[in-house]
Amino acid sequence: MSETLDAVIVGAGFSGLYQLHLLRDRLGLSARVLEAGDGVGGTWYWNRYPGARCDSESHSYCYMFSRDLQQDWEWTERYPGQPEILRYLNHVADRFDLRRDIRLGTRVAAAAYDEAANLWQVETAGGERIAARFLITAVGCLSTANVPRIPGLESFAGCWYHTGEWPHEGVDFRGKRVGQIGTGSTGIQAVPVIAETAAHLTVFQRTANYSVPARNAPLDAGFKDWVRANYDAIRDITRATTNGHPFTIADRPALSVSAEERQALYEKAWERGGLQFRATFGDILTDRAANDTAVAFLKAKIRGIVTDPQTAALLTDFDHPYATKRPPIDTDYFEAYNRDNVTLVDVRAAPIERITPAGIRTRDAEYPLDIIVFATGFDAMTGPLLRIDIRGRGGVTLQEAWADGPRTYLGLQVAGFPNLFTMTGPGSPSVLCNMPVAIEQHAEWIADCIAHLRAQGLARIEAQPDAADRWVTEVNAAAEATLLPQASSSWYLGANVPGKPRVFMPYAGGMAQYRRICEGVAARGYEGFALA
Ligand code: N01
Repeated sequence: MSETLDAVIVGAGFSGLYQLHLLRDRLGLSARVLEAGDGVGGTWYWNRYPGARCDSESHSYCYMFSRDLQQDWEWTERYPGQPEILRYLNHVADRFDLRRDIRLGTRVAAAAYDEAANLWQVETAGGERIAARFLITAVGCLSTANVPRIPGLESFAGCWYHTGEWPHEGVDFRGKRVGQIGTGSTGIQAVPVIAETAAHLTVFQRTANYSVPARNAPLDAGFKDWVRANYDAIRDITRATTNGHPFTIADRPALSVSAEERQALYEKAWERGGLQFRATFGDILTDRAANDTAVAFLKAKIRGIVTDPQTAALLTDFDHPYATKRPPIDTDYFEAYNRDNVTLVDVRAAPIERITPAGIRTRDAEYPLDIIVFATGFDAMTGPLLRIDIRGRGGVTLQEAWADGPRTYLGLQVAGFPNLFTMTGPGSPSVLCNMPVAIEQHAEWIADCIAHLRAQGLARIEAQPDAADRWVTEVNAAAEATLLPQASSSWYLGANVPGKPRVFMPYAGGMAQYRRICEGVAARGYEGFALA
């Protein structure tokens, strides 16, 4: 006989840990987290690549639900590095006594909705079965590694690694010829660090990427005191802003000021560093002419850093407006190309044809390598869900329901899959937001929803197909109101995975707006959902 719980939560990252705390400690439910990794931390358990660091500032890249937690924990740097975030999440697991309800090393392979019993039958890769009333996926948006199918990979005589599945013991690059494919947020973080020890680093770039200096630095005592004293204000601003960051986006349009003033404002933002650069003007993401001013500024900056004009030209050969792909921030990324041991290869002009035993062969040349680093990103948002065999009413699989792309109501539920909640699912702001802010909002909404059901003596909630249809339309409209869909190679659109439906997945209407919508839905008795 399988065990029956109130809730199974899949994943022990930021989402799963907080969801467990809410369901178990606030609602008194029987809940268990099943986690594939051998430790808690989710993204931060797996992503241990060189230079791995969060691009959100540490005082906002954390939980805000507990004042005591915030007062006690002290971040050491402006942007938290992977080891520090992992320590933080382990601290949270201990502090809230979560481990006793987390089963590590347990991958969920399948989950089927049993209509007669109104239960989810969850099956692990090890064959264990657990039944639960609610199934909550806390699997992260960027947790399914995308290793491109390049012919010959299996023949490579050296070692290769994907950044999202990095060996815990690290990789020694000393004396090695390293090839890195990918120049997204991850690749941009990794390049300068790998270059420090590798004999030679060859970076294979398909799409030139913008980046702004992070200006990471240790936090001084004054700032730490300020953070402790301003807990409420920091929490409130992250909840009120479009992207969940602790800064507001300026209202002024880019072309409303003189060229000199615009330059001065961009200079100031460049010197301050970080994701706030894109908040310099209110219309950078909505008006092409405004965006062009940011592009011109960034091009000039990069050309001023990179000494070889040909390399600088390749690095600034942008094919999309600024910030329409997730804008990276960096520590000495462009500077790294001034080193003798770093070479940039344009694989848009001369694509990679195959991997040979000796290295990477492009249309034009062969590059001998000892190590290949795939900084090639993820099968984002839908990948982590679709690799679980999830079956709803009538045995319909999530794969079938999403054959033409993800369809959700609020990014929280899928019609035909009762009592399944998809934390930070497609159709929610998720990756367009500072993630812990999006995660807390979802965890709290789900906990409140389950509390409501229990208070009403109800046992089931299910998104209505027409509500989901309307929400899909709304998600598309929110994206179309911005320049975001103009980046044709963006993983927001699923464009990085061959064969994946081209659908703009996250909700681009802003976190604050989304929060209001979710609150309104709940206040109107869970409008758009059927409750029974
Ligand atoms: O992945 P990406 P990432 N041949 O998909 C290239 C988050 N993150 O891991 O642009 C050659 O952005 C691909 O080229 P192209 C953040 O949300 C957060 O860097 O598709 N190249 C691109 O250059 C981020 O957006 C933090 O043409 C190939 C790169 O690989 C998300 O994770 C830190 C290729 C992939 O870039 C993903 O970032 C780091 C091929 N076959 C990351 N296939 C934080 O701060 C792919 N590429 C929290």
